[in-house]
Amino acid sequence: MNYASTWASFIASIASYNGDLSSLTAPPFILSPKSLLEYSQYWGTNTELLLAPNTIKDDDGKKRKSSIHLRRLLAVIKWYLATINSQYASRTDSKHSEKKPLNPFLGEVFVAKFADDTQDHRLGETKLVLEQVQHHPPISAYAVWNEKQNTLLEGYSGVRAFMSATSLNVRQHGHALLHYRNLGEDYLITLPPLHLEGLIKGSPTVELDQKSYIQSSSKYCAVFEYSGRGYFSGKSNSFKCRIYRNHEESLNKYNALYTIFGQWSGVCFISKGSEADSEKRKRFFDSSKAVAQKLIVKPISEQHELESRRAWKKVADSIVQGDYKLITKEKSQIENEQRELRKKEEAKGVTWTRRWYDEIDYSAKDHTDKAGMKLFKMAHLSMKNVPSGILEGSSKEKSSKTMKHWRFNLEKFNAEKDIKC
Ligand code: CLR
Repeated sequence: MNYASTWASFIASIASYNGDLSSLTAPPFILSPKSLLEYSQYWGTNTELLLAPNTIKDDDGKKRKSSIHLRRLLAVIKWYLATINSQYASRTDSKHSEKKPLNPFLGEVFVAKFADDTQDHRLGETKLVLEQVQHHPPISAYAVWNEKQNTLLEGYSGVRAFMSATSLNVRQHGHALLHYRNLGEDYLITLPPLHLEGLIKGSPTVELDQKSYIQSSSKYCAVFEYSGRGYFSGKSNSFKCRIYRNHEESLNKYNALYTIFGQWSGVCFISKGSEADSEKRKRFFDSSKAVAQKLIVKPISEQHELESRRAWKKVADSIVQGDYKLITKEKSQIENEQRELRKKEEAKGVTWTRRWYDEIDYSAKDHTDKAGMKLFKMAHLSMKNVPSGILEGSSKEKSSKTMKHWRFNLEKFNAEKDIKC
């Protein structure tokens, strides 16, 4: 079969697809040799921007009207724009085409460091700690930790996909929490829905949809609205972000202090008030020029057997070779091993121990994440296990009873003996 007809039959087969990514059998040329777990590394790629709010400490000797908290939120937004560009756009190859990642197994880990190549080493060491904390449905937990600057980004993401007539729609469960501990400031970041464009053409790319939120512990908040080609501006990857003093004011867009608008994968502008004012706008940021820190990963020979690139090596090699039989053989071997492990656990009445993450139950009185919970309450976001960014009291909330969320456990990570960054 040639490329076009293989693709056409694949597209036909996904039309009846049910939401479980692992059950989707894609032709080899659309398979990525990377595990989906690795996709969370891009939370840390723009390290300098992530750490930048730490340097906003006083009025820099100048008289400034805006509060220090607002200026920090603006710095967080710059980083956020850079990271979503890294996560959803610039990560892909030259053809900008998405591929189907490998389905991570329970307990799979990926650890690395972001290089500090600044001359004065002002950034310090930044560690990346990823762990697959659930297999079905899949959940990847992530942490980006800089000890020198006492800054931690932690979160988790669980992808649920639904096929429509022409595209694949994805909702994410989870969120990120960003802690600037030296500043005593925290941020809650929700994960936007997305869909794949260009599926029929055979070159899928990500477009973000609907809304996402950034809530600061200083009460300031930002509401992002995403749109694709031909909606706000006729350009792909368009967004508008309105900044408010607090959640209550955000209920009416005319309360917006600023509006940031443009492309999250390129240039964007800022203007005062609630509208995108193209006459009084100032240039705000260009994601495509943001510095990406190099990721340093140990050679596979030094990796633990649970580390992504070592565990998937044979599968990845066969994908690169395009050998479909070998791909299936190597994949089944991992899947069978996993099935055996689960059976043994069940027989013993035990469950797999998560290495560096704890599942915190927000409905328990004595849970240990009061700071995170406070942000949810400030933003009036649902704390239940619903898709990210669902507001409190929404009809979607009713279907969920639990309030469990994955949090990074630094003590456990520091005590780790076998797997080092
Ligand atoms: C994973 C979590 C990251 C951000 C991110 C970026 C790209 C997304 C990925 C997440 C989930 C899997 C994804 C991918 C783009 C394409 C891929 C939706 C959300 C799908 C599974 C590819 C399917 C391809 C076939 C239909 C051809 O922080």
